[in-house]
Amino acid sequence: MATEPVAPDTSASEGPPSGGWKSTRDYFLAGLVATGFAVALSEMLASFFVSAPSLVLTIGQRFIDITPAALKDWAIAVFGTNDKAVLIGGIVVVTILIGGLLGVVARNRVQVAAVGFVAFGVLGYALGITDPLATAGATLLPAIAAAASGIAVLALLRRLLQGPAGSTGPVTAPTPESRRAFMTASGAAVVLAVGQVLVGRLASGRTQSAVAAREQVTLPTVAASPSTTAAPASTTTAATTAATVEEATVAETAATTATTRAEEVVRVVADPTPAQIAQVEGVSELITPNEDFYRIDTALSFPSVDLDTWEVSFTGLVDSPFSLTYDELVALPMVERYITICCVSNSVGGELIGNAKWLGVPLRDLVEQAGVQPEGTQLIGRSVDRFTVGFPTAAVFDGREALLAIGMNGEPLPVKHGFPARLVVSGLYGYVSATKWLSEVEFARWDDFDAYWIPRGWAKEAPIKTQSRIDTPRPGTVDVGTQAIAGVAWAQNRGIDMVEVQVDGGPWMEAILPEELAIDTWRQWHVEYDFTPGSHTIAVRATDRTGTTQTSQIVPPRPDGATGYHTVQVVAV
Ligand SMILES: Nc1nc2c(c(=O)[nH]1)N[C@H]1C(S)=C(S)[C@@H](COP(=O)(O)O)O[C@H]1N2
Ligand SMILES: [Mo]
Repeated sequence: MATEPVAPDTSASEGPPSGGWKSTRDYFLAGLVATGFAVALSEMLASFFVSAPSLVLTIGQRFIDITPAALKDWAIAVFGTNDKAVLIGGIVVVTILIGGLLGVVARNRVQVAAVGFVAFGVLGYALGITDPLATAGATLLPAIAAAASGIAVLALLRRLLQGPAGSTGPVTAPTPESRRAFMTASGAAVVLAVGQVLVGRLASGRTQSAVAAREQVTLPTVAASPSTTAAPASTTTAATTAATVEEATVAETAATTATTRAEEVVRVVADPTPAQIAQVEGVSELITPNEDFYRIDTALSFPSVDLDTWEVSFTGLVDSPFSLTYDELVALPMVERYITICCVSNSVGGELIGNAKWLGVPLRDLVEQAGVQPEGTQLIGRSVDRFTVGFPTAAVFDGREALLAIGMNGEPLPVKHGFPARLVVSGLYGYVSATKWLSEVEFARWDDFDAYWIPRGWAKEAPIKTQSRIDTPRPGTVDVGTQAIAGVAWAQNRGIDMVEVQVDGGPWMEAILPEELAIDTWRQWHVEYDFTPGSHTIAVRATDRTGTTQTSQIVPPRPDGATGYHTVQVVAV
C-alpha cells in the first residue's frame, strides 16, 4: 500500500512498533472489537443464569459501594436518575478503550495482550463472586468466556492483519487484501457482539426469574365484599368478628390455592371514599399507581430472589430467633394500610414520594414473637443485596404503623419495590426504615451498628419532616381569573391538620382538605385563587397535628431532610 510506510525490519520482541500510525489504528480497532465481543459474550452468558453475575454490573455495584459520598452526590446532581445508566456506559467504554490499548500491544507482543485479557477475566471473577447471588461455577463461565473470546478474536484479527507470515516473521504492514479481510471480520464480530447483547437483554435470567416467581404468587386476597352471597363460608364467619367499621376482617379466599385457609385473616382497609379524594385537576393522585411510584436504591440490577429458598430471619439480641419462608409469611395474619413513603433526598417540591396501600404483617407481631431483649435498641433491616437500614426498636412499639409488607396496591410487591418482602414504617425516611428485598431483621445495640447511609454523611435518626408541595399550577403561565392551586402535604404518623397558601407575600389562605385517609398518608389540598395579569409567586406551608408548622428555613436534604416552603412562579396572561 503506497500510503503506508514500509515496516522497519525489526523483530517482534524489540525495537519500535512497526507500521506507523495507520497500523496502530488498525490494532487499536482490533483490540476494541475483541474486547467488545468479549464483554458482550460474557454479559449474554451471565444473563442466562440467576447465579451468574453480570461482570459489568458487579464492577458498577462495587464502584457504587466504594464511591465517596461527595462523588455520588455529584453524579446524582449532574446525571439525576440517569446516574446508573451513565455509570454502566462509562464502565463499558473504559473497558473497551483499555482493550483497544491491548490491541496495540498485541501487534508485537500478543502474549502480553493475552495476559491482559486473562487479567480482565480474573478481575471479573473476583468481583463477580462478591455478588450475593453468585455461585463460583456460574461466575467462572462468563469470566472464562470473556478472557478466552477476547484472546481468540484479537488473535484472529491480528493474524488477518499480518497475513500468514505474521505469526512467525517480523510484523509487516497489511496488504490491501488482508486489510479488507480484517475489516470484514471486525464488522462481523461487531454484529455478533450486538446480537449477543440483544439476546442477553431478552434472556436476562435474573430479572425474569423474579418476575416469573412473582407471577406465581397468590396474595392473601379478600372476598369481593363480606356481604356478597357468593362469599365462602369462612368469609362470612370471619366477617362477623369485624373489628371496626373501617376494617372488615375477612378470610382469604385462597383463590388459586387448593387448600382453604379459613383461619388466615386479612384486615382489609376500606378504599378511599369520594370525600377523601380531592376533585381537582392537576393534583397528585391520592394513591400512587405502582408504575408511577418513585424508586430509589443502590441496586444496579434488581436483586432476584428465589422464592423456594428465600427466608426472612429475626436474629441478634432476641430470645427466640426464627425465620419464615415465603409460604409461612403469607400464611400469617395480615393488615392493609395506606402509608406514604418518601426519600430523605427529596428536595422541597420534589417527586421522591408516593402513597400506596401496603399489605403485610405488623412488624410488632413478629418482633414480639422473637422476643427482643432490652439491649436490642436498634432494629436493623438487611436485604439480600446487603443494604441495611437501622431505626430505634421503640418505633415498633410506639403505636405507629410498621409493616413487613408483601403487597403493594393489591399486587405482590413489584420487583423494583422489593419483591418478595420489604419494610414500611410510617414516619421514617426510607433510608433508615424501608429495606426492600428484605432478608433479615436483626436487633443490636443502638451504638453498635451504623446502617448503609450513616457513614456516608446522613443522620442516624431520621423522622420525616412535615412538608407540602404545590402540584398545580406548574411554573409557567396560567390563565387570568380563578384557578385552582393544589397539591399534597404530609406529616406521616402525625397527620396534617392545616395547609395554607400564600400568593405574592399576601395573607396566608387556609386550603380545603378532603377527609383524612390516615395520619400515615399525604393529604391533598386546594384553594381557588383569582389570578390578576402579571407574575405571581405561590407558596405553601403545612401544619401537622402536633401543632407544628413546617419551617420556612431552607436546608438541603443532607443530613436529615430538606426544609423550606415550596414556591412556584407563574405569569397570568
Ligand atoms: N435493599 C434496599 N432497600 C432500600 C434501599 C436500597 O438502596 N436498597 N433504599 C431505601 C431508600 S433510600 C428509599 S427512599 C426507599 C425507596 O423505596 P421505593 O424505591 O420502593 O420507593 O427504599 C429503601 N430501601
Ligand atoms: Mo431514600
